[in-house]
Amino acid sequence: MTRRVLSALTVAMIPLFAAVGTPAATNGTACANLAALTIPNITIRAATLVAAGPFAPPGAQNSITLPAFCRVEATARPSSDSDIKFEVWIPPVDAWNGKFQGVGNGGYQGSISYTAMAAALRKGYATASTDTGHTGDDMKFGQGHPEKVVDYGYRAIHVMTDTAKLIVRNATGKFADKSYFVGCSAGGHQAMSEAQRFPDDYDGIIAGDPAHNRIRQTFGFMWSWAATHTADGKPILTQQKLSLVSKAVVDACDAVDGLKDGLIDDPRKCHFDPAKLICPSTSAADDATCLTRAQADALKKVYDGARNPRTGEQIFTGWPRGSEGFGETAGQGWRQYLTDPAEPSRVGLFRYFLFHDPNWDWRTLDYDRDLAYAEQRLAMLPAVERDLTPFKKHGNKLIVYTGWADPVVPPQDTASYYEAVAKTMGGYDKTRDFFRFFAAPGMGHCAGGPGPNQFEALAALEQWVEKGIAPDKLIASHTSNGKVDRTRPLCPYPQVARWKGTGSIDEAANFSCVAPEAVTRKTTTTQNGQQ
Ligand SMILES: [Ca+2]
Repeated sequence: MTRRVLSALTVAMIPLFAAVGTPAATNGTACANLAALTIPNITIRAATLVAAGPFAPPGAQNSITLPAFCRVEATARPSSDSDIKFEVWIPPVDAWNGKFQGVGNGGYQGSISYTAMAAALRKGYATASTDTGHTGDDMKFGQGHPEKVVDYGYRAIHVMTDTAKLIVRNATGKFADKSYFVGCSAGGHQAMSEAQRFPDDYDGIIAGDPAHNRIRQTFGFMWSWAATHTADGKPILTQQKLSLVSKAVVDACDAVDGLKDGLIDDPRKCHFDPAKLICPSTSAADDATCLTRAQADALKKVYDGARNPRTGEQIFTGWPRGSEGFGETAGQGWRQYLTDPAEPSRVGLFRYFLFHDPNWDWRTLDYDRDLAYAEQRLAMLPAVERDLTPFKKHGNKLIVYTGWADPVVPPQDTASYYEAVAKTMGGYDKTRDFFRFFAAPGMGHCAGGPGPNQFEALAALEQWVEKGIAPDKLIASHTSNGKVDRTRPLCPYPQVARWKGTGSIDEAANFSCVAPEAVTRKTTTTQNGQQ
């Protein structure tokens, strides 16, 4: 029903083009005149020509330097309770690359992604971003406002996209030749949602480290928080211990993939048991070089992941070995989402979206009954449809990437989703035609980590969409102190990168993408990390 209503909105919007002003010399509408556009359920609050130079995004401390553009600020109200703010930035026609790029958000962040818009604008795209219908990163906006949860879940991005395309058409005199969506984390969730719910919105979509299994992942946060805290709420694992474990995991499992390079190619093949690090009974109570029994137990529970206590069903995968504390900052390990928060991350999903009870106590969570209830009531949140036939039929392309050491969105879940799509769509060959998944060994959440983690996914996607050249690899680089110290191909799943046997292991040219069986066969005698 939702899709039908929104399609009707689109149809209603199109004829309005002719109703606006006299076209400027560019065959588009002068920027300021865009404010006069009348689009159902949309208020254009301002349309301003911004000169090249420093631009101060609202709420930001520092200004950013931008080329000239037309800035359109608008509000969408697809429901009577909606208040979706979004902006559309359009380059001058002579600087426009003819394309539109929608950009995503992070977390529950209710703010426009100005930095991502700036990056798109500098490359010549017309671009748009939304606050997803609320302000701030907490989830209180959902209390008593189910329509705002729908806006956050999927509607804001779609309405932004539909309207932005029309505004670009009015500003330039033509629709964009191609439209792309780029997002990571919550933006990856939004990307997945667009591919599944609105398969004709974008010609090409990039979903990074996608948090699209949102309900079950939140159950995973609850589980992992409970596993890593004492009964009175104190964290069991410190940064020191998390770092110790990550080092031990890499020592144990580095060679499982056949190459000792400090990286674990696929943590699903690493079964390191943290009990091996338990301190001898003679050591001090909190010895920095080993773990207590309670610490080892906590790690094991997070690796194992949430299960339904009644049926034994795995509710959500565990967090990967190698993600515990690969760096010293809170975001380079479990601290930011699992161990540092005073209560489980995203507990607001239950308090404000599901039970509408700000005092709901997470200790009362029922992993059986409440999961079923959440999946029934909050179906607007996840984007886990496995049948992508409509998206494929439109000829559109999807690139998903993730980091194998992501401490926020477990990469095993992304891999499982890709496997499930491939099964539904008739196998990997039929899936690779339109959807490729790249997992980066040793990469954290959307960026960073000990493994090569910088790559040009959008350039690869554009080659695919515009020239029909599918990416058979992405070249990723790792940088230390501003200098590239390693490059490596990321291979389309389930392929993995294998060293050719000669040349530096820090150069991508010395690797080829091969079927994972080829590596496993070759290295069965060196799996000292497997148990
Ligand atoms: Ca390795």
